[in-house]
Order: sequence, then C-alpha cells, then structure tokens
Amino acid sequence: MIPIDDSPIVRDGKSLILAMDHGLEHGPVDFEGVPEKLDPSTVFETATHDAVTAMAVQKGIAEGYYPSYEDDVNLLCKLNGTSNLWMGEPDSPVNCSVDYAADLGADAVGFTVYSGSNHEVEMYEEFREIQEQSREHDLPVVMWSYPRGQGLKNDTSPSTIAYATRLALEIGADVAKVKYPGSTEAMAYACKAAGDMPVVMSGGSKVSDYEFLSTVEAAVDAGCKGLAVGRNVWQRENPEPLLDALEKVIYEEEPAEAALEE
Ligand code: FBP
Repeated sequence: MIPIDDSPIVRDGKSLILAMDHGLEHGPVDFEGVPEKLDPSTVFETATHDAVTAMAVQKGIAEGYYPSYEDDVNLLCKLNGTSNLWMGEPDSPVNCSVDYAADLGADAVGFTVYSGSNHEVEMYEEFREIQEQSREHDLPVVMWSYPRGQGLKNDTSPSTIAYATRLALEIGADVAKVKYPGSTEAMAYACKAAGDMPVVMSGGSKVSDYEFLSTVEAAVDAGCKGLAVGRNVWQRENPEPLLDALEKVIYEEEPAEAALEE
C-alpha cells in the first residue's frame, strides 16, 4: 500500500469512482431501461460532476472516449474483466497492461481478484505483476476484491468481506473495493482489517435513492473512504440529484435524509 491522499482520484481523503464496465461484465442487459446510456459519452458526461473523482472503464472505452474527457474526468483503467457468458469458475482475464493504461492517461488502475476461486493462484500472480508495474508509473491500484468460487457459500458475509479487505492490504492493493456486508458493524470490522488502506463500497443493483444513500451513509460511518458505483448512478435517467446528495453524504458526512431534502 502506498499513501494516495495526493492522487487525483481522491478528494478530501475520499473517492467516488463511477464504474462503467458493465457492458463487459454483465452485457447490454444492464442498459435496457436506459438505452441512451449505451453511448459511453453519456456516462462520461455524468462523471464530470464534482462529486466524481474517477471513472472506471475498460481499455476499449478508454481508447474511444477518454480523449474527449481527459481535462474533466480522471481515468481508472480496468486491466482485467470477464463476460457473463463465461460459465467456469470465477476468473478475469487480463486485457490491458499497466504501460498501456498509463499511455491512455490513467490516473489509477483497477484489477479484479476472485480469492477462493480455483483460479486464485493465477490471479494472484497476475496481480503481483500489475501491482509492481503500477509502482513504476506511480499509479494507485484499486482492487475489486470479490471472494467467490465453488467453495464459498456467502460472498458478502461479514467474515468474507473482512477477509477481502485484509488480503487486499497484504498483497499490495492501495484501495479495496468490496461489497457491503450488511451492517455498519460488519463494514467497520472490514475497514479495521484493512489497516490504513482505504476501503470503498461497491454499488450493487439499483435501489431507491433513500435506500442507496442510507447504505452509503452506513458505510461512511463505518470508515469507508467512499464508493465505487455503477448502476445506482447511471441507470437513473438523471443521475445529477443523486450525485448532489452523494457528495454531501460522502464528503460532508451528512445523513442520507438531510442530503436528500436539500
Ligand atoms: P455496480 O455499482 O453497478 O454494482 O458496479 C460495480 C461493479 O464492481 C462493476 O465495476 C462491475 O461491472 C460489477 O460491479 C460486477 O458485479 P458482479 O461481478 O457482482 O456482477
């Protein structure tokens, strides 16, 4: 872990990463209710909101669309990803090198690790490589730390999520992105297990404004340093009011209800 407070993907010690790698991870089905968002420019526009500290995309989207947004948006380039068509044990092939991400103008890189999968050994070796190369470019590594695989009964239990943050610290991530383990207490334990390494909460499928903001409030109370979110933001026709509220909950630590009322 290296300190990342000075990184552009951090604002006042916190981050709001807007993720849009769903076309690969889930397929166009995620865009069905908002077909206009199939145009990646629409989501890059959303990422120009002050609350957003980085946009997480795959290499192809970065190549095609980031040049028009590099003055207004910080880039977090995902280096691996898998399609929903893959039916084997969880795995995530590397599709972009750290050098290439740096050439694209990345401010950080992202890497998914499925600890517990039968492919854990290879994924850890790939992580070692990208983590060490990222140090040469001074790029923080955000680990999508998602334990899953045959042997894992519950991938969001408190002990699994605490394990996810701890292993990310131990193998050299700079930020761990994990799913919400269901309570403030469990998230607080997971943040504690991460030592000084920042933990950000993953978004999940779309819920109401209040439900989502309350979970973010609980995560921030627990010590999370922000959010890496996709569907809960860009699956809304107009994400701006939610981003205005998220800005208050994350950076000003306002309660969800108050943030929504203003
Ligand atoms: P969401 O906020 O939409 O859940 O996005 C976060 C994210 O990690 C994306 O980067 C990724 O595409 C997706 O979730 C993967 O989720 P899963 O593997 O659980 O389907």
